[in-house]
Amino acid sequence: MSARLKVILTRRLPDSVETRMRELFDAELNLDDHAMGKDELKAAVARADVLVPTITDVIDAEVIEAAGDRLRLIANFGAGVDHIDIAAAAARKIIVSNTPGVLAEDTADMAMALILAVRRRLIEGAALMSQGDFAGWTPTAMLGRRLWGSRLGIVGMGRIGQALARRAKAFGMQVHYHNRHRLNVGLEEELGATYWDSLEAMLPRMDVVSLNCPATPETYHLMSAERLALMKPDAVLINTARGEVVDEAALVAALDRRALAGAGLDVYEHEPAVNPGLVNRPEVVLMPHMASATQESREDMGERVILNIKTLENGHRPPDRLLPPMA
Ligand code: 8YV
Repeated sequence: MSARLKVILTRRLPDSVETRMRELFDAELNLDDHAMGKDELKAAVARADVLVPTITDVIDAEVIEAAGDRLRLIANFGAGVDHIDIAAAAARKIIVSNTPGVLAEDTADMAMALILAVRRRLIEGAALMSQGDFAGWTPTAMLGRRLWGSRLGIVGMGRIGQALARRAKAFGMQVHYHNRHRLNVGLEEELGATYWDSLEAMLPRMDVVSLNCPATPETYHLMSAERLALMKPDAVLINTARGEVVDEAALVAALDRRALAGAGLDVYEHEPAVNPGLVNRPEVVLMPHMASATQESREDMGERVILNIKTLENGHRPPDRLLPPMA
């Protein structure tokens, strides 16, 4: 029998995933779950056949340069791969894979929860109760905005965007979307979604804008000061994608001058740092990057990672292999 693959996990994964990894591979775990620094990552890629990183690991060209000849796969635990230099990996013939699909429903739940939380002032209401400040019902207290009949603009209509569209439709929202490619007519009909070729044309018409696109050089600061200014003053922005898609300083400035009614954010431009201008504002709901944080999602992500490694081990192309951006 040939030697087992040396698989290095950069963070703790669910017990069941780690156990399976140890059954199948020569798996090296990160038992105290510290975030690895650059030197530790370089040492890991130097001796591994497969690296299993997460969003907290910056796998840049320098780290990939340090890879040993045996490194064949970087099997990311997560869907977004903006922390990995896929082109540098491809140049060294190292495959990069991710875990698409398995976290779409949970992420869409979080986007929907943020829409509800911001539009119906859920966190404000809960805070009022926990402070013992409920003085009784009044006709004008804690008024939010109705979801039913309001317009949701989804930016990025992949699996997560589509899962959000299904939820929003059930809440009676009118679903609109902007995407690089238009969906086929059947899917558009099923989702009840209206396509906008131009993001600039869509933004001024929406009550809620939800970001569901990946972070790429093209989507960096997609929500710039100029595009934020196109939104209606009573509209809100929801971000469960990546912080870099929004110019966070411009978002704070828009909220400050009430050019935007609120925001619901799960991700931050300089994560884990949060722009102080976003904190402690009643109209802003902040979450600690937990959209995919369910036991089921984490286990499914682990299984997807294992599938990619096993497929490579069996001499086939990992199903979630990512291609480098076109030069
Ligand atoms: C993951 C995410 O938890 O998968 C993604 O892209 O943003 C998160 O939900 C994280 O990336 C794990 O690496």
